[in-house]
Amino acid sequence: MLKLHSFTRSPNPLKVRMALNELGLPHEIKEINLFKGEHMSPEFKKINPMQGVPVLEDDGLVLSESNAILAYLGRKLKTSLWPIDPKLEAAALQWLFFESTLLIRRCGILWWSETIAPKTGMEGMTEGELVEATEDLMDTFDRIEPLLSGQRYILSNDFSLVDCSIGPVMNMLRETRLRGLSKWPGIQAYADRVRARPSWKISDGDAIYSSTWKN
Ligand SMILES: N[C@@H](CCC(=O)N[C@@H](CS)C(=O)NCC(=O)O)C(=O)O
Repeated sequence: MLKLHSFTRSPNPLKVRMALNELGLPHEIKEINLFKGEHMSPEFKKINPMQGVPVLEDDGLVLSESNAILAYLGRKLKTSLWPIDPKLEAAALQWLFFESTLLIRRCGILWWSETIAPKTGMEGMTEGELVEATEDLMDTFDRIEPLLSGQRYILSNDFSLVDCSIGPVMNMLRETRLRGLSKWPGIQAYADRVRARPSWKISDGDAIYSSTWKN
């Protein structure tokens, strides 16, 4: 059975949990509590030398990098959630690279500093870093708003595995200074659409918000 090393409260593993649940794939979850430093153990370092989650194990394959895992699952399953045509697959990969270069780090700076750090007492980024990330994100959002005000999901009107990556990342901003995304109604509607999917709930998507934590 597929095995996913995950941490419920973190966004990158959420991307893969959503994909597994969208695809209806039976899987085992091994929770790695990052807040307790479980990813720093010598055992986990053997599984992922980068000491981060998610990591997927599948029949001898040990794969890290959330977006690589999404592409692997799409290819392996020949699912309607991932394009088979090379040109369409290249477009899907383009968006996964877009997410990993232009979105996750900047959203992560805001999410960590304004959602996680205040709740856990861990250190956030400087105000200068937060302002820079915000300005960069606003510029990026201005550029993709036209796309998302014209179609329901990133590739088309149909949900795809690309949305398992970009959807959670857009939803990371709910408890940050970019909450509401009201300046970009297309992006806001997209984020809400992804969050309304059954796979979000099954994957415990709201666990990325510190307001849902009981301790
Ligand atoms: N580029 C990686 C990033 C993985 C990553 O940084 N995961 C975070 C959780 S969201 C983590 O494990 N952080 C632990 C650490 O960096 O110490 C991916 O997309 O999977």
